[in-house]
Amino acid sequence: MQSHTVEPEQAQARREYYDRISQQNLTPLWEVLGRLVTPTPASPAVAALWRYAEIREPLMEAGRLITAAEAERRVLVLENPALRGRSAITQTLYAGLQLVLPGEVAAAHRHTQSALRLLLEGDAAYTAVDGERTTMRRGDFILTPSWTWHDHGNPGTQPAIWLDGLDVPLVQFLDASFSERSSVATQLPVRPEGDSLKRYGANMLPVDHKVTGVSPSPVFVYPYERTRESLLGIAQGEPDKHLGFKLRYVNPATGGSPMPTIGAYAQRLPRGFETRAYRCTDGAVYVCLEGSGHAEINGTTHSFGPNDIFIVPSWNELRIHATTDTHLFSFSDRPVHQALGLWRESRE
Ligand code: GTQ
Repeated sequence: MQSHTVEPEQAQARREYYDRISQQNLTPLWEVLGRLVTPTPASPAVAALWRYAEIREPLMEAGRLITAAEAERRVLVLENPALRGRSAITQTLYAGLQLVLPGEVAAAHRHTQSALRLLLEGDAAYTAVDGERTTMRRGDFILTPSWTWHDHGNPGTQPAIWLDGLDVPLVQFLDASFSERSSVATQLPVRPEGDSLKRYGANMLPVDHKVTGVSPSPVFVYPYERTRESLLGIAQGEPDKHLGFKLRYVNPATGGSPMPTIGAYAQRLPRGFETRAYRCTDGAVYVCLEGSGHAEINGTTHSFGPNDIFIVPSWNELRIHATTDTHLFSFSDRPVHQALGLWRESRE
């Protein structure tokens, strides 16, 4: 609303009018327009950082209080400090830390929410997706696309801890949640481990592979070993001023994002490198896989080291300073913005 002078009588008449029409579930646009149609994104989410060293112990404590079987998924949800109670790390994304202790399984289920895992600790746990198991190593990026059956297990001797990333708030917003539990806790393998990576993840596709409709990636794992090799291999060149050496994970059959609602990225920042100020409309969750540094988000500095997790909400100004050679994994809702023609970035 433009600022006009309003006589007290007029103001009173308006308030009475608003109250009266409110009974008919009506409200005057001119009182809210400025908050609805903002000149630039005004996310209610705020930047935040979780230090792994500080959240690991509470997660292990959950391991002593509840079994994976009882919890179905033993996860501590990372809630945006400004969105408490909504299980949301940004307006569209969910993130949590999942613990599976040696010998435990998390039973098979499926849901319309798309999910990713980023393994932080342990080296023997697996995720099975539609009958194919993948053993997860640190830094591995694993998918469980919408409506695929998935279960987890840890046949090793050490606790397994990974970051879960899902589009829970987005699917909730769209009222599109469906889920079901499988009649079996652990899926019987129908293909050998590594099968999908061999078929789809070697710059080749089965000769008759067809892409139909909204296709999630046919590979379920992007091993960190490979990602790391790529990041090191390209780091001889000139880094992008705003992004350093940044790659996006792709669906090898389409070139699109691994899942329709979630994009994922890996980035190397050489020691001493400082990115220039950058904004984009997608809100992102970052995980430090190697190295350390500081993320300056809308003017506030957050220092990070291995396994620390931080969020950069939509249109927040980001500058990252790498103290040592640093590798960051991140995921965001960028594919949704792009599909809807809403994605923008700004580079200073
Ligand atoms: O592992 O399937 O953090 O269904 C939230 C919902 C993990 C999972 C979460 C899930 C899962």
